[in-house]
Amino acid sequence: MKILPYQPDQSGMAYSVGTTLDRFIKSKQSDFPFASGELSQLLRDIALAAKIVNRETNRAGLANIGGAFGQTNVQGEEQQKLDVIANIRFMRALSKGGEVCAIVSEEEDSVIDLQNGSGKYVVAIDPLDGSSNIDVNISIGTIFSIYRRKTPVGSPIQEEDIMQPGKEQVAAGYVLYGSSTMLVYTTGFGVNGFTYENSLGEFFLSHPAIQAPKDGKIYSINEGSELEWTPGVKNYVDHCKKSQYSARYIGSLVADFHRNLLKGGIYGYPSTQKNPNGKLRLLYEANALAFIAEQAGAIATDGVQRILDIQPETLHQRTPLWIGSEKMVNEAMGFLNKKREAVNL
Ligand code: FBP
Repeated sequence: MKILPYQPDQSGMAYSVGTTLDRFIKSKQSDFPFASGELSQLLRDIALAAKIVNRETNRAGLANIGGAFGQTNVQGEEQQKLDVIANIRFMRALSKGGEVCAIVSEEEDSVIDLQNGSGKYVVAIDPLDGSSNIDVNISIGTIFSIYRRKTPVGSPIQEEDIMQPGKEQVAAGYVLYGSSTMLVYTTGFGVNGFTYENSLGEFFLSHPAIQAPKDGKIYSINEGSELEWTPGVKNYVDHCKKSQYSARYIGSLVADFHRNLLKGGIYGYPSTQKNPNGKLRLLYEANALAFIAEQAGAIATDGVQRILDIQPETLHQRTPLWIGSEKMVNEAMGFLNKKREAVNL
């Protein structure tokens, strides 16, 4: 019986489809000396729910799942049907997986206790970000943060398990449902992006080791709020115009952040008279993107301090957010805090 060592095909007859998310997660498990595979499984659960939500968003117009759901969430925002569907899909996947003990969701007033005696992870999630763009076929997203619980596994969920600063995240990521669907995440060892191949139902590694350009020429801010800006914000945006930066604002945080992460740019949602603490939520919007930004060599601040250092006080607390290329965010901080040192990592 002849035994030959495997020789990878050189004919080029069948191009390699690349590295699946599953394989990548498995290969990276060794980054964690005490890995037990639970975090890997949790990431797979999120990817599964993302595939289902991707299918729902793609066919929303056909499946009568567009439009308002007819209820408001704890933020007082009108829930879209897809907000509710995405929330159900992620909740179900996370509860079925068995690794998660509690969930914080934009669509849930309270912490959801999964009553799972063996779950050691807490997930904070914005099931569908960019709700105002759902019905008009513009890119939307999902944002997630993962923490290890602080109290013993199996014991009742405590405040300290939930109210953890962003720097305690063990993983974070987002899904972008756009011209293609991508999942981008970090476990603290760099940032990797995966593109969804519909025909195979798999995410494939398409953007390995993402590094944000240190500088850029794109600024993303809702200029409709200009009259409510502080002089510092106004001066910075004027500076962007004088510097002939391009204004790009999709109105979906994930989409604006993703573009700026790859091309270089800054996204700002400052505090305004209408939103003195800004609009975006710390636990399930700002923290995840701040972790990814820093892992990709970019910066995230509330204008005064590093987003990841903020100690959360309430579940749905908001924060001003300036996030993007290091030089641009430092430049913006120079305008915002004329008298203070720019934020340096
Ligand atoms: P949700 O859609 O999840 O509530 O997220 C908030 C958000 O839609 C961000 O995606 C976006 O960047 C921002 O609000 C847009 O706010 P505004 O319309 O005030 O500019």
